[in-house]
Amino acid sequence: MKFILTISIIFTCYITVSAQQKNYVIINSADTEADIIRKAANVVASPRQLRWQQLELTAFFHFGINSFTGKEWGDGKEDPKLFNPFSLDANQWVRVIKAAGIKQVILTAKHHDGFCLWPTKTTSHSVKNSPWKKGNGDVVKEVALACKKFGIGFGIYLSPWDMNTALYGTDAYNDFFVEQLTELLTGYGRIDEVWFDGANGEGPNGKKQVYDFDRWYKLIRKLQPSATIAIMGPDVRWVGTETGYGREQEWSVVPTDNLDPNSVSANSQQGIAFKPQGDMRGDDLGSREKIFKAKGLVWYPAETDVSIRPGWFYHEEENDKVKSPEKLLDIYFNSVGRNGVLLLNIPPDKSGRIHVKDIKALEQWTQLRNNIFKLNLARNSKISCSNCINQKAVVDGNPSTYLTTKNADSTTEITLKFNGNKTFNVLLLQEYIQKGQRIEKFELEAWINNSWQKITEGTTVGHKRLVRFNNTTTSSVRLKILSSRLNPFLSEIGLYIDK
Ligand code: FUL
Ligand code: CA
Repeated sequence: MKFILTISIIFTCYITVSAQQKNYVIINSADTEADIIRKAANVVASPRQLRWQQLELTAFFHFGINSFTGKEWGDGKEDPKLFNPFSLDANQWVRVIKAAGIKQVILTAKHHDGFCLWPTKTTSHSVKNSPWKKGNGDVVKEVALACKKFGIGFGIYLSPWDMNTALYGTDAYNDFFVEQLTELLTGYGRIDEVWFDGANGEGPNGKKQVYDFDRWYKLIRKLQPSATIAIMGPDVRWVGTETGYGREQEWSVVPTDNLDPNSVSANSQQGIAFKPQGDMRGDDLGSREKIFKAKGLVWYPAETDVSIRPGWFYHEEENDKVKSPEKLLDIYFNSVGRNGVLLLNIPPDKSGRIHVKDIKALEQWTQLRNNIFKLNLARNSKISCSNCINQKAVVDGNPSTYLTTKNADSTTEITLKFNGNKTFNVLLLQEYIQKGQRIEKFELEAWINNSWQKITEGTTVGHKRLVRFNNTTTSSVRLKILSSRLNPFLSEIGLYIDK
């Protein structure tokens, strides 16, 4: 008996650190702190989460009855006749955002007011009863086709809260919602993301709805298995604000209390099929202090949503309040550069086109990013690291190649020597997250006046970390990984100049 037990413990350890890495792990009460660190280091993204993380830039299109009434939240009593985007051009929407480097869009197929942008069979409160294309239009179809044409991902926002239907607040609403989801998941080709909002107010009968999320998740997994389910869903976490700014310390591996071993799928392709619970709003979600108290850990990465305008929907009076290219750049540094995926909302106007002010801001933002990131000044540097394996991989421009340490060391120092002096003010770091998110603390030093001087520091890295600092001129830098959960896997180091 004892013998069998020992064998099984060895086997369990082996599978945890081998190719069997999963996007969740259960913590047992007998686990030591070292066991928990090892488990946390080996939690990885599911394939659908990894694809999503690598997009980095995604866009929201908030469009609907509110685009015509000037409201942010309708009340469900709006006349569908108000909806008339006389020159709607979904190709223009997608062309504009693609030129800005955005890789996927999410369309508000239905917002809280219940008005549907596709001719659904479930309700008359839709484009079918609008004057647009004499009731024969389908915005979901036009956007889906444009995304396909331009080769970018397509996702849907379907508001669980529905202020229009009389079914809201009754069990029948869950069936109604399943029908709406089924139409969207079967009629428009591949769906890459399903976005469920957290807002849950009252419906027309004054009742709140108890949503049957489990049923909805199962339906999505069945009909669109590669779609990530975001926010009120198991794959993607809301970063916690709508400012565009993520956390300084952003862990994709976070504690959850509801990892029931009987309800998680054994198939790592499927991953977990329920929303992880626990506090997801604080400043620190995944430090050692937090994970040591956890019952389970899950890969649950942050999506940072923000609008290019003050509101989520287009309002003419906000035409002069479109965020500046510089503000958008700062948002980029603090969302994508803080291990998040940016979800930037660009709301089409009443005519059904993206307004020229938004286009200008996007173009200039793209220009700013391109100017900074066109040349990695660390690219041809000479690298030395006494305890590293494959050290050259961190400057080869390929995020799929990486350095790690010998003997599973959790600290290291990587020195980059340039050919002459270089001036830079941006540091980029990327972990090879296919092996897990591990780095907990780093420092960058520069060789100035014959000594190493600290120029910047940080905590987490994850998929991408960007840090800005004062202009620094030097012939050599040293990156210190001061703390990591097991050995770090670093795929890229970049140094750039923002002039
Ligand atoms: C919120 C909604 O209430 C807003 O209208 C918007 O859709 C935003 C993205 O999510 O919860
Ligand atoms: Ca690389």
